[in-house]
Amino acid sequence: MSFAPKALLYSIKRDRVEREITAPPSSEAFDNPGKLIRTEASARGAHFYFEQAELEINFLTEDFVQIDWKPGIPPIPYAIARQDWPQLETTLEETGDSWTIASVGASDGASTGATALSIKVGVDGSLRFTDAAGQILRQELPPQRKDEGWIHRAQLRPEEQIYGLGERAAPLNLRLAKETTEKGEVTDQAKTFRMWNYDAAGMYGPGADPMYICIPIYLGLHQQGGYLVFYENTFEAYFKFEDVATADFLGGSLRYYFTAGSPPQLIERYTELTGRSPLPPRWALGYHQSHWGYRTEQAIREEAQAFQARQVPLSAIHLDIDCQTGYRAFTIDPERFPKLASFTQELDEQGVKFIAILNPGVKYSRQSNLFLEGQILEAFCRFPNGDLVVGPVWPGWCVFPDFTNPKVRKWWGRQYEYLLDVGVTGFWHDMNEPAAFILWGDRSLPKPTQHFMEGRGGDHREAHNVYGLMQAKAGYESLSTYRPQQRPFIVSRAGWAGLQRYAWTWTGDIECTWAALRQTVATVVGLGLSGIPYSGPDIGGFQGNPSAELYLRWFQMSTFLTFCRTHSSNNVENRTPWTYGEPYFTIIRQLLLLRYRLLPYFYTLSWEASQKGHPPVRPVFWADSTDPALWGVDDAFLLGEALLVCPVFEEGAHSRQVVLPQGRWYSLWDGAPVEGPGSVELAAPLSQLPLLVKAGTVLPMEDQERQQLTLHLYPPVQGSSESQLYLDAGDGYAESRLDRFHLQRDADTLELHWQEQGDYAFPYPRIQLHVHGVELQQAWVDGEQITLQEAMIEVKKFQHVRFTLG
Ligand code: MIG
Repeated sequence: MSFAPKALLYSIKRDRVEREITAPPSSEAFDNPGKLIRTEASARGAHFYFEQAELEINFLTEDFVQIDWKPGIPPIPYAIARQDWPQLETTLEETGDSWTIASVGASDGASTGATALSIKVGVDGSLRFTDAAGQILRQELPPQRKDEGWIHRAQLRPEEQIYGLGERAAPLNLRLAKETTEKGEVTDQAKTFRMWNYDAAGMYGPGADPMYICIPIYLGLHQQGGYLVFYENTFEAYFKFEDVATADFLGGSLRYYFTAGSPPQLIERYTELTGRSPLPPRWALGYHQSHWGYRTEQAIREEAQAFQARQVPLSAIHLDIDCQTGYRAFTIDPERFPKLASFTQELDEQGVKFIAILNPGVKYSRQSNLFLEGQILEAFCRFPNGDLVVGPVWPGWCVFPDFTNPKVRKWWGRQYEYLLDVGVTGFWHDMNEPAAFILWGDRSLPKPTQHFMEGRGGDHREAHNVYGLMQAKAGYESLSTYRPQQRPFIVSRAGWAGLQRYAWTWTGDIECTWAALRQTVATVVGLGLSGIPYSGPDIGGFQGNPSAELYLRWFQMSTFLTFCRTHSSNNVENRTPWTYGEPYFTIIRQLLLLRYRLLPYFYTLSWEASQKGHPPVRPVFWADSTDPALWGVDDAFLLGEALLVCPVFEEGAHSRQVVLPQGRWYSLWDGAPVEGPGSVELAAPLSQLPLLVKAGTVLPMEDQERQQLTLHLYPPVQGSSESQLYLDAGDGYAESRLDRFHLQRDADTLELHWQEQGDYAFPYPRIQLHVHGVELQQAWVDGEQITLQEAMIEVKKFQHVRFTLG
């Protein structure tokens, strides 16, 4: 079936309504706010009244500030998870031709009387941010008003790096991104990044812009320190980073947030504002298998059995639109899935979860119950004249639920219920930018499309970027309501600031090339720095058939990303860990076994993400943001604090160059140490990517079958270090425990102290300790000497272990 005629009609109609109905922007404009007329101190900061604009500065904490320029439509707080902030003290002072507003105090709230963050407000409306140490972090030019939007500029330093903006197919340091010509030639023009969630339909490669998740947040890092800026504005916008950073918003007010500190502190603050990811069910950190093309119950049964037969671990299978009736949301074809409830049960007994796709578009047909229900509720988006907005997607002509209406979210949420009852575990939200089929122009709804916007009203220009976010909210709340004992699992293609509260994401329809594989590191790390900790690519790429080597290298990288899923398009071969035969299969299987052994570590990182917002997958500079040599590294990443993962992006490579953060790092494969900072060439045979463990780590691994926990000890060079292990039942909301392992290395001893906390019973009857990188002589467990088996001892729960070193 060809969608071309519908796509043609739709493209014409979209252009026509956009021409006819879009009200011409009220052309307000000023090049600067004018003169400062009046200043007033307020409870959390101050108000500044300029001739043409108003500026309100509110400190949320001593190092976190909200800045509001008016006029403009104030945002609906879609991004915001926290509204109440503790009392704090600020000062306002006139300083010559400017005012200085500052917070007072230390991060624990105890007032030290010292200035924490200060902002100098120029009488022309320029802003200068200085941290507690007196370092100038950012200088903003007076903002400009253009039509209904704002242009905001800030100076960038020559060495300054910029990261973030949500999901981007660009270098990690966005300042390195260049415009490409139509023909794909790279120019020396700085890239303009668009804020407009976009279906990169078919496939995309490095340089594509925009993509599915656009978030107006960025981090800046330079010699004086780091800062983060988040614009709470959902309108379409254009960002560019040259000698100045420019943010050009086509609507809304200019409200943004600023915080200063190290990268971990920045993300902690940002996610305090926009929310953190709840702890996922533990199985979600396992391996997921997917293909657009599994059509029947039997096909999926055979796929799951093939994993079992080959002893390849599998945690979930994803069902694409082929499992539906006429590609309709919330359907699963009863003829092709005749016994769904018992089938999901059968899968569940094998430890395999069933994940079902759904698209937001609802088939525009009186034969569709979902459509009739939605019509009664007035759930669908309309044009200003009251006509339904109808666009072509997979089911044919579709209408689009207005997720900015709480009543619609609730109705939509009810639809998941029967699928939960038949044992569907999680949901995969696709096409929710929202996407429609077109022949040219924008792939989404016409801009005049009306939205409820929580009652305030608005149109698609404002609602577009939060459409997927609000669908995810509907889904998340549904799963937690109807299945309260289990943690929700939703993967969403589109989203905005705050998506982390509801869903994971994947990086969409990436092309099947080595360049795309390399791109994925920057994309995933950039998402993490934008607050979204759970993401990963289609392993092997979406469109096309990767070579065996490309699939293997892609797998090798994804083994260490949070979302580990093979997925591929309907017109390429189904791809599984064994598709390419030997030696690839054995290597991939070993990687998966390693990942499953590392689940206690992954899970602990998930718990940390839920507490602090720190993404498990981090830029290498997270280890030491004062080392400029690390700032631009985007061919490697950290998995938590302990692991430095260096994927291979070159066909036929046997080694690769690795930039090391300071300190000692041990090879996970053979314990060989290397010393940072600096750069080293490390072996990378097909079976191994360079994988380094930071000195001082206690790395937990589990053997589920033997119910055994192995603690791998990587001694610090000297002194002490601490590692954590979080444990609970793996799903639900019952007790948990946190084990802290304290390593202390002196001249000739290595000691390990274990402190436990929490009510969840320690689940491993047996523990092995493996010590790496040093030679052991003797070992004592809680004061009693025990026999060493080379670098290993086997013990039960203990408080204190002491090794003497050779
Ligand atoms: O128009 O459901 O990104 O993962 O396999 C394509 C079919 C729709 C796009 C998703 C892809 C999925 C595909 N979908």
